[in-house]
Amino acid sequence: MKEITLSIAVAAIVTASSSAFAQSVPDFKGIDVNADGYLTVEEWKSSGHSEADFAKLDADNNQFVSSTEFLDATGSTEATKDSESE
Ligand SMILES: [Ca+2]
Ligand SMILES: [Ca+2]
Repeated sequence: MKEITLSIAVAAIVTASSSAFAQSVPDFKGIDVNADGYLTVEEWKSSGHSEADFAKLDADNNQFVSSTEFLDATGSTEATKDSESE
């Protein structure tokens, strides 16, 4: 009984904290094939993601996604919700 309840609770937490990104995005270094610390749109698309998603990640629109931008956009900070305007 207790384990079942726990499983449901965990599932609920996982569902609640998963964004569209978090489910499918590999880790930053996995995408950054030339290991310069930035993702280019080519690297991003090579990893199977869309250019539209790259634009979302590139918060300052400099055509590179830094690890900070990546982490921000992939929702790794739990305190950050969808309250920020686009
Ligand atoms: Ca790179
Ligand atoms: Ca950027």
